[in-house]
Amino acid sequence: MVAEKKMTSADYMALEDKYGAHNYHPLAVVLARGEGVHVWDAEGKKYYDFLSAYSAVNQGHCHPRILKALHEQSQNLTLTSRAFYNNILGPYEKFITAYFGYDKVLPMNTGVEGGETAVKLCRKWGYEVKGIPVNEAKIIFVTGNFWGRTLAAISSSCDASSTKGFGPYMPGYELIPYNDIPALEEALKDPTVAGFMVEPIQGEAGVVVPEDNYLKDAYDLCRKNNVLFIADEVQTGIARTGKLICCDHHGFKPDILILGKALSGGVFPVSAVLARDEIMLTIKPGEHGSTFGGNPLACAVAMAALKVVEDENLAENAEKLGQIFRKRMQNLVEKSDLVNLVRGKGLLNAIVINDDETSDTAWNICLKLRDNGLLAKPTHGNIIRFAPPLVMTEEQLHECCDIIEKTILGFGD
Ligand code: IF1
Repeated sequence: MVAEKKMTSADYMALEDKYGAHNYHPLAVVLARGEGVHVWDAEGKKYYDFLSAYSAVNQGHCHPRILKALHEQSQNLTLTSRAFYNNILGPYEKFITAYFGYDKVLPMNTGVEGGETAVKLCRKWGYEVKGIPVNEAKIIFVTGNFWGRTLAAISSSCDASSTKGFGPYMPGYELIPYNDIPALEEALKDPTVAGFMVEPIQGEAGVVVPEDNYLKDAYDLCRKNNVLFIADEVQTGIARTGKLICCDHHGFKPDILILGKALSGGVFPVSAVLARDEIMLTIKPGEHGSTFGGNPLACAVAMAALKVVEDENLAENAEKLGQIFRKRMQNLVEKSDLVNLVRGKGLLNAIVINDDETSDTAWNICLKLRDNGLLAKPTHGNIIRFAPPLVMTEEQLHECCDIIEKTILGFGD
C-alpha cells in the first residue's frame, strides 16, 4: 500500500480556494488545533490567537469544562425542535435570565439572528404597546454599524462591500451618526420610532469607542421618548470589555440585549435575546423561532460557558490586562511612526496604522506578526484589532506585547 502523502497548509488553502465560495480573504495560516490562548497550524507551529474567532472564544480554545458539557449532553439528547419541551431549556432559561438580570430570553443560534429577533420584537412592541400605526414603525441605527450579513442586517449598513449588489433593502430604518446625542434627540421626535439599536463599541468599524457619556445619555433619551434601547453586545458582551456586558460600564440595563459569539465559548453557534416581559410577551406562539434555537446541546454548552466566565473572573482579567495592553501600545505609539493610536476597552482593542485605508501596510504587519507567532487581522485597511482570549495571564500578555513591539519596530527592515 502506498503511504498517503501528508497534507500541507498549502494543500488545505488550495482546497478552500477551489471548492469554497470566495466570500472571505483569509490570512495565509491553516489552523489545526487550539487550546486556551494558543492555536497551532497544520505544520505544528504555535501562535497566540489575537482574534479569538471575533471574540467568540473569550473562554479560550477548547475549554475543558465547556467541552465536557458538550460531550455529556451529546450522549443524551441534541435536538428536539421547539415542537416539544426538553429538560435542559427551562433550566438554561432560568440560569441565563438570572445571570443577566432579565425576565425572559429568546434563544437563537447566530448573532445576526439575535439582531433580527430584536428588530422583530421591537416592531411588535412598537405596535402593541406603544401604539404606532400599522407598518409605520421605525428603528434608528448609527453609521458604521455592523450586525451581520442577512438582508435585514445589511439594510442598515453604510458599508458598500456589505450592500452593493444586494438591493433592494428592507425599509423602516433610519441612520444617524454614531456618538452624536443631538442627532438622536432630533430623530426621537418622530413618534413612529420604536427602537434605537447600537453596539456599545463598534467592532467591525474598527473598535470605535464613543464618548464616555454617550451610551447613558442615549439610553436616558430613549426612556424619555418611550423608545426601546437595543444593545448589540454580540461582540462586546460576556466579559470582553472588562464587565459582563459593556453597558455595565455605564450603569444602565438595555431594554433589549443581544448576545452571541462567546455565549458558547466558540463551541458552536448560540445566541440569545433578553428582555422584560412587557417586550418579550408581545411575540406569540408561531410568530418567531428556529429549528435549532434553544436546542439541548446549545443550552448545556451556554450554561457551562457562562459559568466559566464567572468562575475564572474573566471580566476582571480583561479589565486588568486591557489596561496593561493599552499602556504598552501607547508606549509604542510614542516610539514608532507606524502606529498612530491605540483604543479600546478591556481586551477589545485596536491600533491605527499610519497609512491610508487602501494601503497594505496593516496587512503586511499582520503577516509579520504571524511569522513571529501572533495572529491578528486588519479591518478597514489600516486598523489592526487585538482581541485575545480572556484566559490570558499577565506574563503571556507581556510576551505578546513584546512580539507586537518587535514586529512594528522592525517593520520595513
Ligand atoms: C464575519 C467584524 C467581528 C457583530 C455584532 C452581530 C454580529 C456580529 C456586533 C453577527 C458579527 C462578525 C462576523 C464576522 C466578522 C465579524 C466581526 F470583523 F465584522 F467586525 F466580530 F469583529 N453583531 N461579527 O460583530 O454575528 O451572525 O456572525 O454570529 O465573518 O462576517 P454572526
